[in-house]
Amino acid sequence: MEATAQIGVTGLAVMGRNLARNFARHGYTVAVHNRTPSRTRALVEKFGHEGTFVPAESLEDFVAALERPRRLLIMVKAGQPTDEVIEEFAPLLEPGDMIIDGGNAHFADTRRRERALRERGIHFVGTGVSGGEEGALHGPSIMPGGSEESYAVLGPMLEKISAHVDGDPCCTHIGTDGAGHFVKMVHNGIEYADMQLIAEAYQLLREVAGYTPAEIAEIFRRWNKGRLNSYLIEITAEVLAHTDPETGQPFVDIVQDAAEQKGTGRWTVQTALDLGSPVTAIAQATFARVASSRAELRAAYRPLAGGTEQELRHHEAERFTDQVEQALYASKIIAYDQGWTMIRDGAAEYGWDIDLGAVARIWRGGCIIRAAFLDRIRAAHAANPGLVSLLAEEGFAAEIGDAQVPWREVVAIAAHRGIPAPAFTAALAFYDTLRSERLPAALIQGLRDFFGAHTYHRTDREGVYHTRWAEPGRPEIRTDTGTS
Ligand code: NBP
Repeated sequence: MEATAQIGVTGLAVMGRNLARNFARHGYTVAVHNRTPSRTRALVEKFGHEGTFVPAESLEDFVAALERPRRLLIMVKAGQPTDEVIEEFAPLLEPGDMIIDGGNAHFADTRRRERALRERGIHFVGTGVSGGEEGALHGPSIMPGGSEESYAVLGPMLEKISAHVDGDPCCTHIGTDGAGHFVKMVHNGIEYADMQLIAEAYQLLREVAGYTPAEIAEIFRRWNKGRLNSYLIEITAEVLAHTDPETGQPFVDIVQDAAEQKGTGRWTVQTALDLGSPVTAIAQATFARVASSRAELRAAYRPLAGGTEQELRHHEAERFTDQVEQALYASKIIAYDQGWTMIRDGAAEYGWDIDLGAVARIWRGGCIIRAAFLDRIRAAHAANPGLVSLLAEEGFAAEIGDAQVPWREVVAIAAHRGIPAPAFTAALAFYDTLRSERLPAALIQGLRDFFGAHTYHRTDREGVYHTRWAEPGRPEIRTDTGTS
């Protein structure tokens, strides 16, 4: 077989097939392969006219079809199948070749695979791909990790098939080894928070203001024209406006209220705990999904006393709607800020040089959290590359300052009415935690010292101290120098 393909895709379920088509539509010759050959044949039969495909049924033919250095994209089910496919192909490759994993791998697996393949001279490029099936075909947001050297060869191709916003590709080299999959994981964590915040806003508008799903769809449509403009707000309006053809009921009322989670939200929260990244809104969003699925706990709690119930008068409902918009926007700033903090923490821990502004840039299109707002984050980092928090930027600080009173009112109303708003509440608590001059963490340190001699630092001088709580007069000793 002649080596004519600039890229090969193995794993031709929805994602792989659509990425292969996307490459072909951009003029690349694409070798295609799947464990079960019928998928390969189906792709070429159905979409062969879209570009140049080289179908291969054997591993050897597939590899032989690739130009050197070979670029082999794996789009199989993440986990064990990825390791199996790597093991099948690696012996057929040569130093300098590239294996790209576009599946939803855990970044720690990507780091392990990259290390192992590097020893064999093969570049392993763990790549986050966001945008689902449609994005894969029409332009996803692409987050490649791996070596600089591999990006030099591969990057231009990935940039070409990615979404574009204002002429910029939604693809950049994120950092070495697992950086791409790490950033994709945080993207999904932010997506969880964003969706939970939207869902809470919907429920408050329905239960407090008394609006119907169709009326709330209109509110979201209006919000989508303003600063909340984003794909998720846009599709919220679509879903809320939909009626079930069978019953004529609002679609949201015929769907079971138990949200699923596939794992990336959980990975974000687990990793955040390891890194010490306080991603409280993301964590609450993940736990809210988990709690929604615990039918037996919900059955046990359901009869318990709740909040007050009374609908607002018309003008109050309108005012409340504006307050919810403010609360949603402020909470969203916090959730995104938490995500960016986590990326910074991950970069410091794993030695990645991640351009935080570029992350915002490549999420402006193609991915699920694409939003006008991301351009503001990009600009904030471009203006100040050392930006520690979005709230250190004047514009965001002013907006959250304007929003904080309505934000507090919305959280207070939710608490009064007994309506759960875990992500709004967590975001506000986070804001107040970090704003506080003094935190009760001082008391926690005291307690820890009391029961476990865990020691503490004083506010007024250097050193590490312990109070001998059981001794008369409770003398304090300095433990780092052994003096009293
Ligand atoms: P799936 O995750 O459903 O995987 C199906 C593919 O994996 C088929 O091609 C199947 O081959 C192949 N495969 C399996 Br399963 N085990 C294999 C093995 N041991 N050896 C070789 N091939 C094997 O496909 P998908 O939904 O297209 O997703 C592909 C990847 O993209 C996944 O990692 C997924 O997490 C990720 N993904 C991303 C997004 C996104 O928005 N970025 C969306 C959806 C999925 P067969 O045809 O022979 O069974």
